[in-house]
Amino acid sequence: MSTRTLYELAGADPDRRFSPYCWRTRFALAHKGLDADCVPWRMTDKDAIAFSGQGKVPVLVDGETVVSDSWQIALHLEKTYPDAPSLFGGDGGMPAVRFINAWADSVVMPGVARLVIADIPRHMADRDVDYFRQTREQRFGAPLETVCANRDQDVEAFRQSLLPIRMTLRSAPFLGGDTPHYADYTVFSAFQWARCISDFVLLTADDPVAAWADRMLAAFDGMASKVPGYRIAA
Ligand SMILES: N[C@@H](CCC(=O)N[C@@H](CS)C(=O)NCC(=O)O)C(=O)O
Repeated sequence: MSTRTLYELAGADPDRRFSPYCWRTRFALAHKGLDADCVPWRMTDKDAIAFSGQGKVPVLVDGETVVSDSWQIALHLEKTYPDAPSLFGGDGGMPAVRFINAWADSVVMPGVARLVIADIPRHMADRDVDYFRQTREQRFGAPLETVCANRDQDVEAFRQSLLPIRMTLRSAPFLGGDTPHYADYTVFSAFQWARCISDFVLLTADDPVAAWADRMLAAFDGMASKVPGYRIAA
C-alpha cells in the first residue's frame, strides 16, 4: 500500500480511466518516480471525495496533504519532491508550462470534446450517464450528438489547431525536449481522453503529432497504453 492515493474517474469498466486531468496527474507521479494507489471513482460518487472540499477528480491524498485540481497537484509534487526530476524542465520553467497547460485547456481539450463527447455515455457507469448528459448538454447548449454531428468536417480544423505542436516537434521529440515533461503530459492527456472513450480517429498516421502520441503511449513502460482504448491515428 502506498502513502499516496489518487482518485481517478473510471467508466463502467473500472480499468477505463478516462479523465484527461487524472492522466496529467498519473504522468506527473510517474515522472517524479512516485507510486500511488489509484482508486476508481464515478462522477456521481461525490461523497467519496467530499473530504477534498469539492466534487471533481483528480484528488491526490499525499500523506496528510489533500490536493485537488491537476495543475495544483503538479505544483504540489514539484514543491514537495524537489530532488526528483522537475516537471517543468527545471527552475524557471513553470510559467511557460502553465501557458501550455492553459493552451491545452482552452484549445486542445475543447477541440477534442467536439469530436468525441457523444461517445462518452456508452462507456460510463450507468449511474453517471444521466448526470453527465444533463451537465454537459447544459454546458454545450445542445444534445451531445448535435455537438459531434459535424465531426467529420470539424476534425480538419482541430488538426490545424495542432500546428504549434508540429512546429515544436521539428526540433525535439517531445515538447519538453529530449524527454517528456508536464507540457507533454497536459497536451497528451486530451488524446488519451479520446483514446479511452471514442473510436473516432483524431489524427492521420503521417502526422508528426501521431508519432509523438505513440512516444507518449510508450513512456513509463507503456503506462498510458495499458488501459483499454482505441487508436489515435489512422
Ligand atoms: N480543472 C480541473 C478539472 C477537473 C475535472 O473537470 N474533472 C472531471 C473529470 S475529467 C470531473 O471530476 N468532473 C466531475 C463533474 O463534472 O461532476 C483539473 O485540472 O483537475
